[in-house]
Amino acid sequence: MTAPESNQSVESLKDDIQRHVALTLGSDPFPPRKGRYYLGLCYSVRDRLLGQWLETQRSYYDSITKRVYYMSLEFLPGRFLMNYIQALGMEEECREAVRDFGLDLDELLEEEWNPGLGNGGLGRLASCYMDSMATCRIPGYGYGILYDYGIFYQTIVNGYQHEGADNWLRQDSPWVLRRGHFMFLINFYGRSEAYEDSAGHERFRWVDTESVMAMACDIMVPGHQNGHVTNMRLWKAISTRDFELEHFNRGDYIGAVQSKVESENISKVLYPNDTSPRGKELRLRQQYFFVAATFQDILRRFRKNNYSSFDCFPDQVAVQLNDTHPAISIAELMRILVDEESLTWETAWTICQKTFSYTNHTVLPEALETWSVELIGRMLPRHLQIIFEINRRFLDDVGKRFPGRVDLLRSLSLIAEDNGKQVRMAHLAIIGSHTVNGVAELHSKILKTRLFKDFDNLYPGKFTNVTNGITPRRWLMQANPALSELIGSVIGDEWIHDLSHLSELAAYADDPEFQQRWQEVRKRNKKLLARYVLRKLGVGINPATLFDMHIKRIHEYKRQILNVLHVITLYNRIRSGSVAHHVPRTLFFAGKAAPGYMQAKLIIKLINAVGQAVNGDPAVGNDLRVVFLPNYCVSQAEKLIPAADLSEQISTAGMEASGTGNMKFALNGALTIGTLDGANIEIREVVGEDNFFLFGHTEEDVHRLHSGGYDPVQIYESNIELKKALDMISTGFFSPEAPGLFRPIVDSLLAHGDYYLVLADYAKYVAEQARVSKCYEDPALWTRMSILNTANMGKFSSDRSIMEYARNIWKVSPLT
Ligand code: 7GP
Repeated sequence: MTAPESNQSVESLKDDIQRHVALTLGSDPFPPRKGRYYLGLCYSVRDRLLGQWLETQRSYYDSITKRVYYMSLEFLPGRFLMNYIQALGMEEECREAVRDFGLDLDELLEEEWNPGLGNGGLGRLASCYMDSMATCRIPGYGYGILYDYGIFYQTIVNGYQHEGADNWLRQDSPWVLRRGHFMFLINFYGRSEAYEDSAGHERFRWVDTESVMAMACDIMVPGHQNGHVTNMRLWKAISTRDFELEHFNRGDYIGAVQSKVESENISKVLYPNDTSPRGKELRLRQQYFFVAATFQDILRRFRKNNYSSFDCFPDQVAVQLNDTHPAISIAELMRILVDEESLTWETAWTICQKTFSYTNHTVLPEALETWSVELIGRMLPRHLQIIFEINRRFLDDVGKRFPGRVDLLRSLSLIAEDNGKQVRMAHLAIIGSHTVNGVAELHSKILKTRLFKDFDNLYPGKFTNVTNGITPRRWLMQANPALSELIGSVIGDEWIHDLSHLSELAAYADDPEFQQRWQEVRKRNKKLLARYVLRKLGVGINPATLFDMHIKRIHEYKRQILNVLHVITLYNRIRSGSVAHHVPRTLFFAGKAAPGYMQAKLIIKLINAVGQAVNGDPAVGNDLRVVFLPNYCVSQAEKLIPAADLSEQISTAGMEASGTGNMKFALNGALTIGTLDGANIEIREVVGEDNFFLFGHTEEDVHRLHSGGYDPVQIYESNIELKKALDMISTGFFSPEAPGLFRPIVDSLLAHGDYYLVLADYAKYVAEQARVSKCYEDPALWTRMSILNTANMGKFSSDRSIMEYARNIWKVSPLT
């Protein structure tokens, strides 16, 4: 008698796990140990995916199809193991197999380290898009850098952020496939040399360069149960032989090793600033390194198809620039086409413009990248020449169309002159691309009407919007199995592939039985989180309280301070007994501050100090708790979000380009308190005004207040509760050991003009929070609102975003 198929597959999986423990890891499989068996399972799952991956890559070649190159200096994929298991549809099998060894799958999953190859929203978006490209069968690849050290590991010591090294590759990752045979030479420095070609034309070549090798390292990104596996190719810097030899020949052994180490530094570490790039030489090296390697790979594939001319390049290749970090690509492609392929400038430029598209992710002025002319000229001399030539032709053209408009030439030029000569990378990206998009409707509008207004006038139709999205596989199915199961039990599982099906849930919003099941799931998730917090922090929290979460990078524009002022206000009300009845709340904060951003780091300290005061005050009891969870990352978000009642999306209007955390919360049934900013606006539109807690000044108000007349001090003087909260911060109530510690925070709000308009929004925010509490006291109402949030989130699937990019920008179709 043959065993049933599932038994067979469980048995063969078990064999594979043990085989890998013994033969891949060289470990004794007995007794089964968690760490070893985790790796054994990883390799066994990986084996099952590799065939599909090879098949997918082959199908690209066979169908000679146009492919998308998603170029991003950051990716935040989160843990892979469960993602692969679910993509392969083998969760039950895996559970059973490891159970037979006396192990628990959920515990094994916790063994995996998060690849922190990104800072925040931009990197996580790239990973959601990879997931959707695979699931929607869009032919393409992700390209980036395999950093040895990802975003720093955050610990909180005495309330302060400490940064530790995130050596995620210390033990080889089972997910990274190193491709020693895909190595490209990358040049830097040297000079551009003019020469005459055989036809007597003046041409240029880049000579006397220093070089480094880029080695391809691949990570598979599977589609959901569709056999399609997309490749994410991350480059690692490897020193070149010549480089070493030069020193060896001089008998300088240590020098040889040192120069090897120095050249490999390129892929050593991710820059940990989310929105304010520093003009560091190493960062520009990283950008060019990954651009040059990626273009050699693109051209290798293009040539494989034996095209007679480069004219059809844009029919084969679409390159998406994820912000300006890869924008030097435009000069690089021009260099290849003009210098190496001998195309005319005009032909090359046409090809460029048809190939590139650019996504902007922020309007914060300090985040718009510029590189000094001096630095580019030294590191990439030929590219600087090309940039000057692009600019010359561009300004010529503008000058002809708008004679006498010197102001216009100055505002559009690729070169800014006010602060020493700087190359504006966004301008390069705009003029070198056929399409530029923002990431939510409001943000795209701001690009057109404010930030890049003159460009929009110049190129009508070039600017467009693609509202961000999130993958429902990771952010609902994987992160919230209990809710997924409940949803599946009433509307089936089609939402996994087509999130618009969630709308069928709306019919159950008032159904008492469904409401009860919904509440039970949410309670269970909150209990799980409470257990996690107890384990991590040793702090007990009560799952019956309202879970209020503010989790994202720490930045003044995201206004964690506004939230803290509300917490202090609640605290004061509780202490003074001025509220007859208070709805107990637990506040969750999590997020990293850029290591050099002092104000953000002080905000972390303040949150922790307020937490200490509140949590330790017997007068407060269980009514208010504040926790700061260290080392926010994708896995932590997956634990927090399914347990949230309230999602804080309270940025100054106009400043958060989109947000994607806002979508993850609403999808999981949390209600949002938010401003009219980024994608909040569109979320509110679909979930309905009644199911959203709105407050605060609009983007236009903000613009007006910034133009003059805003007086935060007057607001401070006239609002008793606000004044009290600020005075407590500034006089050392939360820092008795150093009373002046938090002065810089209060100064930014009072003495320095409160640029982020915290005080302007305080009263409305506190009032809306009171409405939150009131609604929470009515479980039937709250649950209805929660269900309707989930039910209406179909639009925010990254599948929808990716299909918009594919149709409107990349002009590629899904493989059949
Ligand atoms: C972020 C934006 O701040 C966020 O609003 C948006 O949802 C996300 O990109 C994805 O579009 N920006 C960054 O993470 C960032 O690093 C600087 O921007 C270039």
